Amino acid sequence: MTQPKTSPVENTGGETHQTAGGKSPVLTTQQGVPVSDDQNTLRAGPRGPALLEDFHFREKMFHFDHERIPERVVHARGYGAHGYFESNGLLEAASRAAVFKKGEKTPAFVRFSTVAGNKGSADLGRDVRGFATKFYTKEGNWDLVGNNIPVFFIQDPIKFPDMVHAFKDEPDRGFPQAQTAHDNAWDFISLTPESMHMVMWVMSDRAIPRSFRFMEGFGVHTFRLVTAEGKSTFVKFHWKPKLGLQSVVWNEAVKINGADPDFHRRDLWDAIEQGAFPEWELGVQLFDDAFADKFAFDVLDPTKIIPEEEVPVQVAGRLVLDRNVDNFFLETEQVAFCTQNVVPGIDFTNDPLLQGRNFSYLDTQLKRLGSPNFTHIPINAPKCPVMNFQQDGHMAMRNPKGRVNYEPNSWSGATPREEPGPRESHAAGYRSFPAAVEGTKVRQRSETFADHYSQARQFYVSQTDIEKQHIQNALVFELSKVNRVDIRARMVGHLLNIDQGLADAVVKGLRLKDVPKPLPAARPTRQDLKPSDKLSIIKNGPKNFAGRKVGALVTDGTDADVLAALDKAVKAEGATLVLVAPEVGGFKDSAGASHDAHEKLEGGPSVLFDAVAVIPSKEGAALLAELPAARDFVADAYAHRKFVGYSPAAAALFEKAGVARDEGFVPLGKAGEADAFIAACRKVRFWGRAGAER
Ligand code: HDE
Repeated sequence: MTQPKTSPVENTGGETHQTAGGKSPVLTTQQGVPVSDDQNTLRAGPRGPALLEDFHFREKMFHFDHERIPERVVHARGYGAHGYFESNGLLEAASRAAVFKKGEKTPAFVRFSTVAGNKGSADLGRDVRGFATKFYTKEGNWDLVGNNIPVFFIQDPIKFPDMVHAFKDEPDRGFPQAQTAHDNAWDFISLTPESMHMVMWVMSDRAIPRSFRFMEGFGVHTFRLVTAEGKSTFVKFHWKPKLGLQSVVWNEAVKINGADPDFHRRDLWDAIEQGAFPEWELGVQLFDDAFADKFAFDVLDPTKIIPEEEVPVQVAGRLVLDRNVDNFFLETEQVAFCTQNVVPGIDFTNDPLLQGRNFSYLDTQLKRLGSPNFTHIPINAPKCPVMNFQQDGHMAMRNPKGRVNYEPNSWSGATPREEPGPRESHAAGYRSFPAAVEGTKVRQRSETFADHYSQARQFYVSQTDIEKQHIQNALVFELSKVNRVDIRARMVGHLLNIDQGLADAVVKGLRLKDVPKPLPAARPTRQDLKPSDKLSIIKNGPKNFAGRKVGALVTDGTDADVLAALDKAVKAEGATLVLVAPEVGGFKDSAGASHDAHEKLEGGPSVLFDAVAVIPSKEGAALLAELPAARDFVADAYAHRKFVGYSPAAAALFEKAGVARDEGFVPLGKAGEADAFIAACRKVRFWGRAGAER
């Protein structure tokens, strides 16, 4: 009997079924029995009934019937990749954690996600993005389970199930999917004043990122770093993308969801496949008790940030994602993040939300993965020795060897022992920071958590005018989808406590007839908090156009020199040129050379690109002018304030599409113009194109 030759694949625990060329392996059952016929079930005669003894069919169908595991109750839709974290040593003085030693390179796995949508929902819903990182350190796994927004909707974990119920699809009808633009979500929000700061972030373009590669990440809670001597420093964690911040605009997001619902996951996959490895700096805000005491808000309140102007972000290392998963299910679906996964040198604070999360994540993994042995799955298994007396349970892969499975024991030999240490060659075991704890049992929110509007206002006033307008538009859009007028009005009652101009714009946008009074506030809104530039996306945009995509609309007869110059300029910037033609089979340029197209026009709308070049031949432009998809291509690029490179012949198409050229249009033809076009693209959007979106 021949066994198929398979080689184990690192990290997945899976086996490859493809051999590079050569002989195909033999198909077998799960028991390893070679299969002779995988096309027909075993029957009593060709037209007879199926036979129960068909073990191959029975096993195959049994396994298929059980392929699904429950999707995550939140953050169901996600995408992951492998990489590493490299420490620059900044935190050596503040933490004993091995992961922070200078030059230490720690393997990592990151899963990005949306929150509200189900597993099969589209990537560009208006939503918070999860940014969860598992560091496989030498002293165990550290999970930093963060988001791309530094604050949260609620202050107490007991409200999390209510919040999630209200945000997700409504229970009677099972929709809407992957969005908060419905009555239940805004009913809950408008009855939860503490969510106002987060609402400002979620209504901003932060909630429609261009891709995972262009967004920040935040640990949200205040954590502790602890030295070997037991000294503690408070820390807030940040991820800063090397490529700068970038978001799409709402109308674009809506269209991307139709054109490519996998826009974000495809972007990450492609970037890694092309060797353009996404990178983030790990930033930290470090502070002590004295700062915490004098800071205007409670550092344990997860609805508050510490402005970077007050405590600067220092860089502690970099995260690089350099390897795609081998198998989505084994890795991205089965990865189990737990906030309570910390390592010696990193500890919790009393942030109530963090404490609640520390309960929830372990619990949820048991439900999802079905066994307390989920840590045996390769993606979750630490890459350092694991030694204890835990045993058995469903799907056990690893039980202690030998006779001893308890402690204390008096058997001689090497059985695992505690390490209060340090011992030679062993660091001391995990010790919780001995924070003094005292209190009366109460169900009570701290008074220091009571200011719900001041930082919401600070966020809003820190935005550029265009970003303020996007927040107004988002609120008008979402509240227009809310049927109950009293909920719309209640929300305006909150906005009046944040900013009069914002409230006025939303009232106007909704045509709200009875304008409410500001809602009673537990604390008056502070007007003295200084605007923070770091809160704006536009003020923290890219420094170049690297990692972005130019979509070039081409036809037969496209000028060969223009195309070559564009290709060169795009490549020199580290960006990608995507050729969009009427037929995917390609086109012939003016010199008679044939090119394959990357996309057929209808499959490559301009919303998929950061900038466009419209470079048809004269005949090609006349043909494009008659195609709705071509007119949409330029009209959308215009409305989304993209930079447009163009050849003179494109004028016919622009005219038919009703697009007037402005300074965001850069001619392509003469020497150097392709470079000028890319130089313009570095600003990503031509915001000067006022009113284009309307
Ligand atoms: Fe989560 N959250 N969460 N969350 N969360 C989950 O765990 C929970 C919160 C975050 O890619 C669940 O494995 C509670 C804040 C991310 O696999 C669950 C509370 C932040 C992910 C859970 C919060 C997050 C989750 C669902 C309030 C940002 C996806 C599936 C007390 C700092 C991780 C799972 C991945 C996932 C509970 C609030 C981030 C149910 C109870 C705040 C990125 O355990």
